[in-house]
Amino acid sequence: MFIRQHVKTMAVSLTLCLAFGTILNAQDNRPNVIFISIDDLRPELGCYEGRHIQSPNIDTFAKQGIVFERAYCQVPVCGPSRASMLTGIRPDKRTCNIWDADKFAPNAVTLPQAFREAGYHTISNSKIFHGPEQAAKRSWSEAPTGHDNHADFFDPDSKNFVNNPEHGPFFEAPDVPDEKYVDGQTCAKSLKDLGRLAKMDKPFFLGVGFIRPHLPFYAPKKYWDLYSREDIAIAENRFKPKNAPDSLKVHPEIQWYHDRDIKYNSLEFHTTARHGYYACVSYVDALVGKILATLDELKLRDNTIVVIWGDHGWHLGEHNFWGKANLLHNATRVPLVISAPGFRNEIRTDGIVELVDIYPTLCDLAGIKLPEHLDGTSMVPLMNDPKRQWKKAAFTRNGMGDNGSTVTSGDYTYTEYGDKAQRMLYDRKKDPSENENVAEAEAYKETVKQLSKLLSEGPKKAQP
Ligand SMILES: [Ca+2]
Repeated sequence: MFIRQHVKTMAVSLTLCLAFGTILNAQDNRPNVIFISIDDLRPELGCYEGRHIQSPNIDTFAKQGIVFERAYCQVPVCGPSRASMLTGIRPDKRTCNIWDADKFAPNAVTLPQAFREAGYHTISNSKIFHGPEQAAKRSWSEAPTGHDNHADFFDPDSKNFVNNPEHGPFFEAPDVPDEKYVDGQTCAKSLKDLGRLAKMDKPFFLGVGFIRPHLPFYAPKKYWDLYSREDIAIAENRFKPKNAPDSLKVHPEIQWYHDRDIKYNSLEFHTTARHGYYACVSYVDALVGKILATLDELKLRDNTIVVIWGDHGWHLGEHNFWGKANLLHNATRVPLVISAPGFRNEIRTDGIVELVDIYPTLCDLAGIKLPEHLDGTSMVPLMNDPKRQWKKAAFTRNGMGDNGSTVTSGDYTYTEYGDKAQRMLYDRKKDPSENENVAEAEAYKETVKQLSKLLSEGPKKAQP
């Protein structure tokens, strides 16, 4: 197609320039990449089904690109999800518990590294890799900025609610400017970087990692004020799914923080915690807006690929769960929106995609040769034809010790734990909230058989 040919032509001209020593002032017009990771963000956005959420900037952006309605993570936990997506490798039984990209896949060429080696200037601001891995060091042209201050609190009252020196209250709403918290600083640094990158004679890959709405729910007061507490609807299904196996749990992270004397899972807790998550989403949305506005001001937008993605889903009180790290749909489905040169109109697709597909897609869009080790599939054919037949299924493993693995296909999510003694099947057409596990029901015997086969055959058999 035109864009890719254009990119290839540019790459060829650049090579010719290099070959003939006429590099002076040669323009490398390959597209830039802005890679915006939003930690623990489920598709709780206006551009998905979240009419109650104030996310005007991402919603506007979604009208200028491709919204993937059915995108799934490979592991519903930060570290292994990022290790998988950034190395382009699916987790197996062992690696789904590994948080560090070096141990996950030693020496694998990472996504930003592939861009760096292709001549891009690559920068990481805050949480792109989970930690300061060696892989992170070789991926970036400049030393990446850290992200260890998840939990700095600024409301003087918060000091009265500390469980231990590391964990303050689970929320606070001080009247402070955006830049007081780390995400505001990440945004400010990224805006400065953009000014600098715009003047470079080579394309860039800028990773911007926002840590909210990850716990704790700390956001400036003005974002809390976008919502009135009495209008916040809480989850209707505040119970474990019927016939759920013992293995189905949720990560207890929210209970590490002080509850500010609000009883866990009381009605007040449900409303307050949702309010906190919503405020954090709106805070990050405002920061995303600043980045997109700066891209426009610098006239970079037309030649820049922008990817906005979440590393896994989250439960907002459904099943009385607050958190991630299980294999229900709320924990495995993620937001994913991409705009790219040639793809600037609103397109929505129901094709099943996975985070592991982002790496080959970005390389494809930028005309970079795909490293051979990649497990994912470039989504460009789906972007060109959003209604076409695509992957049969997505595959997710839980990285928090229960060794469950899930296949999401059609209207079903099907999970097997360990030795298959425990399993879950949800018929999402009849039961979109996943309130009843029907894996052992006679009527679903054949469906379970087919999905179990699909799960054991694995992703290669589910390719488009
Ligand atoms: Ca995360």
